[in-house]
Amino acid sequence: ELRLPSKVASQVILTFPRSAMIHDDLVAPINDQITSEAYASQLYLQMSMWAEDKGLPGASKFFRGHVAEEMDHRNRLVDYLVECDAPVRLQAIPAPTAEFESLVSIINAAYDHEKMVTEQIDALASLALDRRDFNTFNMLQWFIAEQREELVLFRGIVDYMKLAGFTGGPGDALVNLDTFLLSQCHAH
Ligand code: OFO
Repeated sequence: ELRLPSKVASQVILTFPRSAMIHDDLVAPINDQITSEAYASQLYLQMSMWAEDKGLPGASKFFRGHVAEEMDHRNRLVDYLVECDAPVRLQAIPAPTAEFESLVSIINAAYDHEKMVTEQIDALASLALDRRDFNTFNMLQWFIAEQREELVLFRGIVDYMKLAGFTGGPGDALVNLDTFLLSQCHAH
């Protein structure tokens, strides 16, 4: 089940002929995950726009990079369903919030979001194993590794933020953090 700001119910109509490559029970959750990845892309674009508005080029570029990454995650799932000859049914993507207090709150929100996506991927992997759907389980290995990378990346930024003594207001620590984010653009 997705936990997005406004819950999106899976609208997959399972009238498609059964695929030999994916267990039926995985088709709707993977369609939900397609929406979740698209939502992450929207969220990071909104965060990038917030940073742009505040004159923070490092943060803006960092989050902008994640926009394309999340679209890649979405496309991987779409391609997998196509490969399995299973239905793709796109859903409405909830609007992300555009109101953020500071760069601290954005970084923390992004880290929390990645933790949530990690739980979603883990739940998918656990369902795939339970249904002995080894194709899907194998496909999800890439996402498991990707989520580990995402968590390491964001935890590193949170740690740096604490180290730099940045609490949210303007000043040297903010400039320092923005420069650090710029340095993380190619780290992933
Ligand atoms: Fe940020 O990894 Fe996909 O959602």
